[in-house]
Amino acid sequence: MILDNFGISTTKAFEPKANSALLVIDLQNDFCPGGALPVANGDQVIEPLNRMISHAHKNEQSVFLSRDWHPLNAKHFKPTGNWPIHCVEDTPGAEFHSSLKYLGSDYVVSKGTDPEENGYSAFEGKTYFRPLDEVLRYFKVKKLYIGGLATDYCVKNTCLDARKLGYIVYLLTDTCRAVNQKPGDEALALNEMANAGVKFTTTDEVIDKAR
Ligand code: VGL
Repeated sequence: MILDNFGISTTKAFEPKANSALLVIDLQNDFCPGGALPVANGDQVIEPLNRMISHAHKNEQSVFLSRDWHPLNAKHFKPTGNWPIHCVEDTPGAEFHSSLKYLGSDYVVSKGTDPEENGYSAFEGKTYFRPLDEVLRYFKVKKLYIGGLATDYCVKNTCLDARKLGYIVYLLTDTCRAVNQKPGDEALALNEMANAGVKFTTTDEVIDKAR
């Protein structure tokens, strides 16, 4: 039984012991090819992310999977917002990609659930009704490995918030792809993250180092 301090009765097969965690951002159907807001080659990050998820489980790291979980009346959508309708709660487009190999014991972080919010950062999200930061602190997590979609929006905002909150942040560069609404957005995002103290690494580097 974990999360009992939160007054939540849930049995989880897995209690994280490491002071690092993996954060997988928005690997949802609508952000993958064929979805409502497809990120070019977004599905290519699933294979390395699956290796990272498996690596995290073996090393007793907790795994958090964020998801956009918007109400249909979200201001985030056109015409008030910038985006076509995507990742509407309880629709197939909002489901995690079926090739993503996570476990039922991993933590799903829902964000963008308020019609007023964009929910770009996973730190705006909640798991088991608790803010992500609170749960990470409960698990004594100090270091985050982050990857997913999209580099220039949700990944960037999550990494910047994580740095503001004092986490050591490693971006898994091979596990990210950008929207690139304007050419160069990806490079700008990487630059902003680097300036905020985000360190860059890759799946291979992390897994090889642990061997
Ligand atoms: C995202 C654009 C709009 C993302 C979400 O997941 O990066 N991008 N909503």
